Amino acid sequence: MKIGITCYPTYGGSGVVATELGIELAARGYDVHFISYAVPVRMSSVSDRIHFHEVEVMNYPLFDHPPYTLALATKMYNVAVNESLDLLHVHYAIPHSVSAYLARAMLKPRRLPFVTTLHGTDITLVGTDRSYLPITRFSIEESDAVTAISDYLRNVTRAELEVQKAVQVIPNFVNCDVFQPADGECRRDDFATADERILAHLSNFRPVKRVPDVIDVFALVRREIPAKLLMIGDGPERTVAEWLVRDKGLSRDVIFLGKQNQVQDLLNCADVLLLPSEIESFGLAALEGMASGVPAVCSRVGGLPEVIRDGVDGFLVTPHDVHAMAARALEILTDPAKREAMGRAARQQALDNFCSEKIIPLYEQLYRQVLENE
Ligand code: GMT
Repeated sequence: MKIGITCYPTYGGSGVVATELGIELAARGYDVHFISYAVPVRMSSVSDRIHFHEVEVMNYPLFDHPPYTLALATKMYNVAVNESLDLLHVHYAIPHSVSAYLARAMLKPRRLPFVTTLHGTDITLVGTDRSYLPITRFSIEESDAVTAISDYLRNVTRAELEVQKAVQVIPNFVNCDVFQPADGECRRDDFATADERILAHLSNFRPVKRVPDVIDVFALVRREIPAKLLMIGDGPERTVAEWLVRDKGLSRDVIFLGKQNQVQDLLNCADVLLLPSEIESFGLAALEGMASGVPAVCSRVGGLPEVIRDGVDGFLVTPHDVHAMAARALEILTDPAKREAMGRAARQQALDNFCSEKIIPLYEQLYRQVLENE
């Protein structure tokens, strides 16, 4: 089967999931064609089954806003013709599902079905903005199949967008062979001394992640125990986070690592992951930490309760409550037996429910259904 995958190629979770899906599908014998404006950041595997097609957007002084949606639709059409694609799978509704809709229409009478996977902010922020709502709803209804990455997101899509189309929940996944608990390979010594605990935060540093809360939580933890904080990622909130760190006199204890591709080598150095997001439809970073044997302390929002069992393999805390979050982090950090037990439970939760082997067949089955429906 030949599949065209479109995603944002940046460090956001939807691009990571789309890229890992493509890599997993290629390993199972599918031909995968990524179609986007840049090579997806996690597209590190080299395989003769993985291809990349760059969308170039022609600019012209008349275009205040270059029409990426149209350039993408044209590239989808061209790749479908030249590579005989069987279907398109787009990640993040806006604008990818609109482009796929156009490509499918252009290709008629040949059929080119498309699957749309909803990831979160495409619905919770963008889709519910009145200016985008009608076209988001339209492109979801027009998709040949729609998936959402959590029950929470499926319910929001139904309620807020009044979508009639069936939305299948296919949760996010992690490669449990790549994300593993540390086995002596971890670079822990690079960051901390033996008596220091390590906290980590991984995100795209957007306002929705509440990055300043991460610093506030760490400051409270640091008052009690020796510790280091690894800040993995980059984005608009980094400047304010750096300022807060300086203001609180924490510069020696907080390490900003920027965008990283091999996050598995960093996450398993940590004792706790902090994810104080305002909203999180799934929380891929929490899952990657869990597969690495690291319990997460997260906001009790969105799809996170579907991933983390509160008190078993992590903690769920009222959003904005940095004191509660620090107390939960300290509970783990000051009790080695608890840290060990929760880390083991977190790894088990990932193994039982979210490893590639469990989730990829759900996508394969969906593709077959979509093609059979033709
Ligand atoms: O987290 C972000 O802001 C990026 C966003 C994206 O679309 O890349 O992430 C969303 O998709 C991820 C992968 O499915 C989920 O793990 C995140 O929870 C979701 N983010 C939000 O809902 C805020």
